[in-house]
Amino acid sequence: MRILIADDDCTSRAVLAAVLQKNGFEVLQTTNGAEAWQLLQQPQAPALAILDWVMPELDGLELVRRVRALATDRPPYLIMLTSRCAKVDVIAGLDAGANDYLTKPFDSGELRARVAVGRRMIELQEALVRSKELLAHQATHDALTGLYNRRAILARLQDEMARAQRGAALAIGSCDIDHFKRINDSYGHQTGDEVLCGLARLLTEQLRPFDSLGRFGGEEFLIVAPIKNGTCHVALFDRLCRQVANTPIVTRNGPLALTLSIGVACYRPTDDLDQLLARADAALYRAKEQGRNRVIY
Ligand code: GH3
Ligand code: MG
Ligand code: MG
Ligand code: MG
Repeated sequence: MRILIADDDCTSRAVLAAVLQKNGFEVLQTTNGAEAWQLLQQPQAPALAILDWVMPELDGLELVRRVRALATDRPPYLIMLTSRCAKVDVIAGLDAGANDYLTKPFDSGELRARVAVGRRMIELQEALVRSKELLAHQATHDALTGLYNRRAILARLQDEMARAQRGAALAIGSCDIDHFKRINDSYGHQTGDEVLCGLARLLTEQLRPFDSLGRFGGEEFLIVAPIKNGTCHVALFDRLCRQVANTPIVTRNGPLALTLSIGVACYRPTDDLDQLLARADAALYRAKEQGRNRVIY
């Protein structure tokens, strides 16, 4: 763990750095609050900082206030270390947002123990952030394929529809594997799952960076394809359909050929979500009716 020391007094800094280094910490030093403020705003900022109060340019109290006003999931643990030892100062430091407050001259044993408290808090915070991130991922992604789930791809679609309302063009493609039931029936459900994952990878590779892909239902996928200047959604969906038909998916039962039917609908300014999806679905239905392995616009 890296620790930032901000103190304008070079003796204080040297003593503190020596104690921290002896305890196995990597130490970063600065002589003023402004520089500490710069460092603490960076993405790879130290997780713990020990701050003097009286410093030129920016004092420790104001620095603590500024750091606490930052919007971040991983706020640094801040210890004030100062010769200001009056009760009102301790209260002001903690109220400004410091996690801990120590006075100079400090006891090296106490400092080590208080830094250890800070480290435990940081580890706790990290575990919390990680589980929040994991939950957020699980809430928006399909567990089998790793694609956006139904809710998330619909949210993406709603965002793109809002953009389309301001003039951008937008197409969606409702994709359904042809005769997927036969794959399950012939090779088993696990192989069917492998086909779904393989197809998800194949489609992802074929899409452009600004397209979105989600698993809409069992063997049905939804593509949200903004039509940027100079791009063509017809070429995109035709290529996808051809590419899937020409690329057998590798499974435990060997490579399996499959085809997709795709129904495409273009956004109209009067559309709500359901109307746009219904047109794509109707086109998909026609693609199935007309013999599958095709795109209907
Ligand atoms: P069509 O060409 O008309 O779309 O025929 P189909 O067989 O693909 O369509 P149908 O709706 O009859 O069957 C879809 C099958 O997809 C049935 C269901 O068991 C299977 N399925 C849905 N979700 C999963 C899944 O997560 N894993 C596996 N292995 N199969 C799934
Ligand atoms: Mg000072
Ligand atoms: Mg289906
Ligand atoms: Mg199907």
